Amino acid sequence: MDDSFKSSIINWLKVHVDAVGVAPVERFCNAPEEHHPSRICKDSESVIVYGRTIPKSILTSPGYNLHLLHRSYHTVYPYLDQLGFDLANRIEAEGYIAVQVPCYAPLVYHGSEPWGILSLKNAAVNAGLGVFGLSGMVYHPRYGSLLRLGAVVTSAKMPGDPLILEEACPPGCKACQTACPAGAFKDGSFQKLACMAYTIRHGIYPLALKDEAGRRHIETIINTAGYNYWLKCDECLKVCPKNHAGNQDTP
Ligand code: B12
Repeated sequence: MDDSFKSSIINWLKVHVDAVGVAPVERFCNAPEEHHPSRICKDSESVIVYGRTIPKSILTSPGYNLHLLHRSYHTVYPYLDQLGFDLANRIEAEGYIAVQVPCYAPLVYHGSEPWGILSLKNAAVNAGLGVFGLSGMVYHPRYGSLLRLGAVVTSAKMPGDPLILEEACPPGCKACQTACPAGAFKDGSFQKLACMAYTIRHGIYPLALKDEAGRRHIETIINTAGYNYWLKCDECLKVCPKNHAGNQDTP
């Protein structure tokens, strides 16, 4: 395939997002089977990944930081989901298969761990949008860890974008780990369940998940009633020097 199809897709997307890149499916050869693009899209060849930044100013709001963060997530995720939906339809109209990856729910439970349908962080790294940092999040050279990610997997073959090779974090920086009130970095690496228990709140969880019978239905509860969850913590975002206003490493 020539590059013109990719260019037409990227040019359309660029108007709506802050960063975009393409990862050929070969870059996912070490992904777990459940997180392989071929699991979401038949004949998958490329993963188109895009990100929209949440406004930095939210992090410095003196009184309403978490209220604003909550609203920003529940604004940006439906926005990116809608974009994925439109993009998948555009690609299908050209005769290819295309499936959008949900930005958040539905989640799939693997034991006690919730997984996204595709790992958007790994997809973003493979598409050249950023690199993993100490916090476990993906850092873009300009937007730090504030990009919220979406993707479409397609059977259209497209050239990949170059990977970012530089380190995500400033040398020696451990600001996110030191600030974490959930103790999610106690053993050095990120403990997602510790973060989740501290951070994700929902009015219905204490009732719905209080006994074994409820917990057996956790996937249904989280994917329906739990969708509009509340975030009680964003310390790793707030203390990160990469997320501060004025970080303009890349145009
Ligand atoms: C469940 C979830 C959580 C859980 C668990 C987090 C986790 N690390 O898994 C909790 C509630 C803790 C959480 C917290 C947050 N989250 Co969250 N979360 C998700 C969600 C919905 C699924 C992630 C998942 O599947 N986890 C399961 C594990 C097993 O998967 P994984 O670590 O991604 O991938 C593993 C394997 O599958 C494998 N793998 C997968 N694919 C591939 C491919 C290759 C090539 C290879 C080699 C390996 C590989 O490698 C990994 C290591 O085992 C994603 C959206 C999505 N679909 O990706 C958002 C997502 C990761 N979250 C996001 C955000 C913003 C947050 C918070 C900042 C929210 C907040 N408080 O404000 C915090 C950050 C905490 C932190 N320091 O990381 C963003 C991250 C954006 C970014 N720039 O990095 C995402 C991508 C949502 C989005 N659409 O933008 N989150």
